Amino acid sequence: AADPDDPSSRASGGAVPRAAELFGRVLGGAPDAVFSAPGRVNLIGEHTDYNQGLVLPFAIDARAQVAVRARDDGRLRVVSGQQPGETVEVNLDGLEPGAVTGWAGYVAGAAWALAERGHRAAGADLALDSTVPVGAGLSSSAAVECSTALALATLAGDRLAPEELARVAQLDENRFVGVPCGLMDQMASSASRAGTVLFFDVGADRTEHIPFDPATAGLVTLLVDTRAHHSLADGQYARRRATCEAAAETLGVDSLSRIAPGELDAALAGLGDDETRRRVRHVVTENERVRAVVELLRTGAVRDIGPAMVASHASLRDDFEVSCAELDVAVDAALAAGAAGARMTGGGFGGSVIALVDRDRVDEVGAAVTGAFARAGFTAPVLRLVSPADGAGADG
Ligand code: GAF
Repeated sequence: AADPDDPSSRASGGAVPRAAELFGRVLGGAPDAVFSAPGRVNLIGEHTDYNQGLVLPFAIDARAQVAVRARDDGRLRVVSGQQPGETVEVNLDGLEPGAVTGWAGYVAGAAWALAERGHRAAGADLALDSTVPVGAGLSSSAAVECSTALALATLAGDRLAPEELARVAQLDENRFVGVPCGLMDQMASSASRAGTVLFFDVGADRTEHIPFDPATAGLVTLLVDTRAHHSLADGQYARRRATCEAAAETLGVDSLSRIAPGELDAALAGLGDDETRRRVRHVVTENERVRAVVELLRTGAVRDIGPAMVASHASLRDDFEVSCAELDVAVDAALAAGAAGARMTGGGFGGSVIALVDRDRVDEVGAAVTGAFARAGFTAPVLRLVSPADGAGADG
């Protein structure tokens, strides 16, 4: 079970990325510099980012790290600790989406997206090593995008503000990799600060770092990686997004986040089908829950955010329909064992649950979740404690 005093039970499983060592071993010589960017969890505010709404993620201490050295021939040469034996070479001249697929697409896409947004991106040797688990809903891709974009930009002499770095990384994911995600994950990876959650109002283009220290209330944040990944997820994400955008158009607003809570009933009455009404209700009520959680955190009332987390999960399960059996079992078991709050985090259809748990109950809650998974016949979950870490930056 997760032990709050044991660093090896934390998000990275105690592992430290070793990009410089990989660089020397596989590419030869020493890198010019090393950068890294973290994975994230989202405390609350799910499927609101692409509706111009509110999110509250924080970076975790699992990171993608990249060691980089300039080349003067306009090419990228890329290796990864997670893809042993493979070296991918890319010519940056005339690079277009579709030219590089698979894991190296995230890296090549960072160079492409930098150029696309008017920054410089020159050739480089890159060695990538990540401790962010893939497929756990912890934004392993945003971590790779942000770390490589930061590395390539810095190498070319550009200093990108955190938000611009996030937008480059999102462009990489949207257009080069081809996933229609919002901006939350890349902002969390780029702009997070240790000890805080990132309150990001996407529509207003405003961020604020809100102190988040569960320990002062005797609490820890327990992450349950369900190890489930339901492959329908990708198409479903795009469908949810399309439904929201169509509903906004029907209602004559530029995004669903324009609808105030007091206007929700009238908005719902203006929509033709029940499914769309439930999707809209989720977005509008989720924005309200983020607001409420931010106000509670401002007063230090960490424990009191539990009910909003539970309501968020119910809304994602029943109205937005992006949960799954593994996520529901994890949330229910954690709450039944005394967690102050629990909810799925990230896009859904698998991935992870975040639970707010009394420090002295963490073993009990962990055992309850693991037991419930065994009884349901699910693969055993991975439990970790997480706390807010710093966003992208230079290492050493
Ligand atoms: C995924 C996406 F990448 C984010 O942009 C966000 O929409 C999230 O799902 C749901 O809140 O992580």
